[in-house]
Amino acid sequence: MDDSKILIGKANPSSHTSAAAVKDPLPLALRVPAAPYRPGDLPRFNPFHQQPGDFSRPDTLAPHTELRDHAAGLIRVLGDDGLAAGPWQPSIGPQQLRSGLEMMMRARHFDARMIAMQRQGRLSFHVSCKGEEVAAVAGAMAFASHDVLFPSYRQAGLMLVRGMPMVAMIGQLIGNRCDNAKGRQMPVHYSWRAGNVVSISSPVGTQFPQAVGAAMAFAYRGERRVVGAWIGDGTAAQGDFHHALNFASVFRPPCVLHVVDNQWAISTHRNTSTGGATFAARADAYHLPGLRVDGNDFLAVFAAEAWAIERARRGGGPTLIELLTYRRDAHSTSDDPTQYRAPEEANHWPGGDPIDRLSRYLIRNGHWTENAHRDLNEALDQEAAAAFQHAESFGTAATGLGHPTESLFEDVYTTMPPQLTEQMRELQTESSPPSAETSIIPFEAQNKRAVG
Ligand SMILES: Cc1ncc(C[n+]2csc(CCOP(=O)(O)OP(=O)(O)O)c2C)c(N)n1
Ligand SMILES: [Mg+2]
Repeated sequence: MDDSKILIGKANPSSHTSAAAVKDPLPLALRVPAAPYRPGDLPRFNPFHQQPGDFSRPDTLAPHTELRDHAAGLIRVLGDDGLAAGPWQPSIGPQQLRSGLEMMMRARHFDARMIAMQRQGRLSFHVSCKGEEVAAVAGAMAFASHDVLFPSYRQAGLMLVRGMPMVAMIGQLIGNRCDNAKGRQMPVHYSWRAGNVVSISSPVGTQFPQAVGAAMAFAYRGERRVVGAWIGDGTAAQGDFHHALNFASVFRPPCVLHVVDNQWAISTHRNTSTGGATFAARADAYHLPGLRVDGNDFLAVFAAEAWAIERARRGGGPTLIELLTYRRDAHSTSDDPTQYRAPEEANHWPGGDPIDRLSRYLIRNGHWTENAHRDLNEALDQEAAAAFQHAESFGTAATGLGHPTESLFEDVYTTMPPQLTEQMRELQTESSPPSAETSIIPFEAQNKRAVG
């Protein structure tokens, strides 16, 4: 279905390019993309027509031309019947799958708690990844811990998998003394040096060329480390996407580049970011392999990641992976999606809900139970609530964020220029005495794993 509206241009007889001067002219038209559904519409998405088993799994060093169908199609492992099938079934055991499920559920409880806290005025801003938890969790689990990751703001699950304590993540959201960015970043701009995760940037897409550059550096230094980067469908319309792909194409460094197509870029539908082809299909123009994957199918995403990471680690170069998913929550706590999309869209998404799908698969295979699922939900709800309370004990906007005054001046110059030193001293004497402690990260509050 072409959802686009066609606007016909006005006839202009005095123009040199008027219809009279052109052989067999079509009406002069501007194609203006539209979203398939808007508030008041009943969404009727077509089911995915691709089935598990439709696409071969080529060797990880196969030429990119062997992946053209994979880039235009949709790789699936979990079928409509909830069973796993086809050559893309990954080598992953039940214990790891339960860990993946737990991490996705942890991310979902984290989001729900942070949104509730934002509504209570206890933090200023949050971005949820509800519905697309697989992208971050399966991705981060497939990479080796020494691989370096460049996420967008919508991959909090990746921080959790890499071991950033939830308390430290909340500290970042509040900007208090347990924020490793020392309150200098906007909320949701997590970074985790110990976990090899590079800081999120506010301008969307900057991480793509940075990630390719980092991968080039690893190849140049002879370090067999792979770099992963994630952007959204809207961001794939930025120049940074193409700059990154071009460098990736020319230099072939070890990286896996992801476009998470969650249908929306705030209120702009993904139809505005591409003239029709899939995002993964763009890889072919750069002579790179592209994989388009059901982004709510944990097994398929893990398998695609494993394939691309192995290719990069073997020296086969970059892969572009498109993850087809749906953003269930608002863009952020500052957004109201009822103004621009049909409220029932999420429930009609043909990819369903990623947590339900993996849970049902595990239950069906005897590796999980309804009771265990309920107990874990309760435990994770309490964990997120306790983490929030713990984070607040390091300072709040109401009680003071606990940063020493001098932290306003530090970390810019190796040697502070004299005028700044003077200003710092002046401010210190005017404000309360400097605190003895600088920023701290509460490692003791490391998340406990309930399963896996
Ligand atoms: C360069 C730049 N332009 C615009 C924005 C404002 N902005 C923030 S998020 C966003 C939408 C991005 O959508 P998408 O890439 O689909 O990612 P999603 O939010 O869906 O994960 C925009 C336009 C920005 N942060 N940076
Ligand atoms: Mg998007």
